[in-house]
Amino acid sequence: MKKALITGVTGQDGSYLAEFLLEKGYEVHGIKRRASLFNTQRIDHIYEDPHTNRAQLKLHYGDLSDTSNLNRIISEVEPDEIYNLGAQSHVAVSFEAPEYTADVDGIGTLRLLEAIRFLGLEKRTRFYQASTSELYGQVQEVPQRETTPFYPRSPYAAAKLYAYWITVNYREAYGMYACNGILFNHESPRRGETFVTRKITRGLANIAMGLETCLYMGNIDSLRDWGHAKDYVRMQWMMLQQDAAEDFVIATGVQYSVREFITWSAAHLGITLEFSGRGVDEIATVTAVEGEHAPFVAPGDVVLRIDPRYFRPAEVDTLLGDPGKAREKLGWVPKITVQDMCAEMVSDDLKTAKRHALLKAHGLQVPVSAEN
Ligand code: NDP
Ligand code: GDR
Repeated sequence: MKKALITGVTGQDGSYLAEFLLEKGYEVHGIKRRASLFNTQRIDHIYEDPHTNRAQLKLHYGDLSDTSNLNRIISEVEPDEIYNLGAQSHVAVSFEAPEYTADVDGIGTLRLLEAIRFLGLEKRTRFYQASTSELYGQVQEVPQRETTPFYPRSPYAAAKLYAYWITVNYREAYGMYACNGILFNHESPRRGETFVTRKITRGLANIAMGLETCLYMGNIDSLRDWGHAKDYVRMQWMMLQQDAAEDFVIATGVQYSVREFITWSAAHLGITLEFSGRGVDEIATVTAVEGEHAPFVAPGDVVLRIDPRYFRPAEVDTLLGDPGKAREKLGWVPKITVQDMCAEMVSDDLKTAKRHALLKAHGLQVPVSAEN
């Protein structure tokens, strides 16, 4: 039985990858952080009580900033494959916590690679690094492919640039099977609530059910190449099953604006929007409501405004990937379209909003988050 170790197992990708590897018969080890509240919601459904002896998902407390902890876990597990998905992954937050982001996203990667080498596992353990389209930042070529020069535009991207190159360096210097998946944005109903797609689907679902009245957004002209996380974790595994380690761009090759994603999400709720005004004065007004999904919304409601708080000190305006190498060499093609993914996310968030609306109707407290 193969053993995999996933950092970031409690995150969006980590949870889908853990499911995928368990289905393939792997023994899956995951590193989770100690938190004052439960933080394993995304993997609770695949977790089995270790006392049953059937459990194939094993969790270890740890942190990418803690060298001795990583050394110990890797030495105990001796994994065949390590997937380094753990990161402070929010671009906007990286401007507020740049040093922490550099430590975890940049040096954290070095800590894992050094642990593999120090423990003499460099011929046994294959290493996947979660690299990102944010490396392209201010884009130097359209579409972006494996050979496109990088130009990071945030502390997050600068940290991931170090992680990218140190992964290449350990491959070249020590003959390790180490590779980068340069993944473009990928989403799902498990996406963190403050990333743009989820903020939109959750916010509009809450508005539809009368739990919120307005969504406050940043740069809605931004263009992204969005795929589904399920399709992308499959590719992470495929990258570690080749004869030789190579880096791959993973993308759909199609690009849309944040404004388009807002329009689709509203349409799934039966809401038609009209955008008016420019820059920070832009608003979205409801022009029609059809069906029964949005009982608390009426024509004339302003459901979206721009808040400059969500603008970034340096923005990545446009990203569009070329997945040609992944398609030709590995036969990978995404199965889920961005429109289907949007529908899935809206429908999931609407279910939650309906549950919360029911609580509210019975005078019970509805969970409100300080995060946005
Ligand atoms: P998430 O933010 O959903 O998950 C990040 C994971 O990293 C969580 O499990 C989090 O733990 C964990 N983590 C954060 N800080 C630390 C730390 N100091 N030590 C150990 N673990 C830590 O990200 P995604 O699942 O979306 O992304 C997975 C990886 O892929 C990340 O590295 C991200 O940067 C990268 N990436 C993501 C893309 C995307 O579009 N989703 C695109 C390209 C790259 P906790 O749950 O406790 O917060
Ligand atoms: P990104 O994702 O920065 O591309 O990084 P995010 O969804 O946060 O932003 C995408 C674009 O939308 C614009 N935007 C807003 N973004 C957020 N979060 N909130 C808003 O209110 C808002 N309004 C407009 C942003 O400015 C941006 O242009 C994600 C992360 O998963 C990274 O870890 C990963 O490496 C990259 O995708 C590829």
